[in-house]
Amino acid sequence: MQDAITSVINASDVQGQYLDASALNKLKTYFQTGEVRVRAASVISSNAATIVKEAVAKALLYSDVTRPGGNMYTTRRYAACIRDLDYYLRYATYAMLAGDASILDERVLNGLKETYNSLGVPVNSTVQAIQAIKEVAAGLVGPDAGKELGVYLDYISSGLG
Ligand SMILES: CCC1=C(C)/C(=C/C2=NC(=C\c3[nH]c(/C=C4\NC(=O)[C@H](C)[C@H]4CC)c(C)c3CCC(=O)O)/C(CCC(=O)O)=C2C)NC1=O
Repeated sequence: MQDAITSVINASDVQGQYLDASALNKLKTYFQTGEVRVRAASVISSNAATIVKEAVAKALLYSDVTRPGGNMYTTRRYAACIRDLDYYLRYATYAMLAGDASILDERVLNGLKETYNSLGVPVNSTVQAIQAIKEVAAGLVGPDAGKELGVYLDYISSGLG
């Protein structure tokens, strides 16, 4: 896993140089938004279950996936879906704190598409639920942090697509 600091420093180190203006600017933005990100992570961690529940109500309940024959039908599969959404929210929060998406590639997206395909988990409905998480979370943490978190939820969405 990388973060905004190590990725900027590694890039300069490869060239054997001090951080240039653009690298320093990236760090400046990262530090300036630090407090917002930490506050958002705290709000998300105390409301994670509610965020996921509301997102499911918005995007998935009473749709084909929850009816007999749907991939979320049966308690076991319903619970697996909720658990997956909780993973997405938690890992997007880590990535938001790090200011870097690499943890998502390593821990979440690696092999996920293949797993979903082999189990018949519908990617479209999953992406809709992730987008609903984005909206619900933004409503709680505010627009700035919501946008920052949204970057990583979108990253997961595109990684699935
Ligand atoms: C931390 C990284 C990580 C991820 C991301 C992860 C995902 C993941 N989701 C799975 C299953 C699943 N995922 C879903 C999800 C859904 N079905 C729907 O219709 C909805 C649209 C959607 C929820 C939004 C379901 C229902 C299953 C069980 C499918 C089955 O066993 O038939 C499985 C197969 C094994 C299992 O059932 O536990 C994995 C590995 N596991 C991990 O360790």
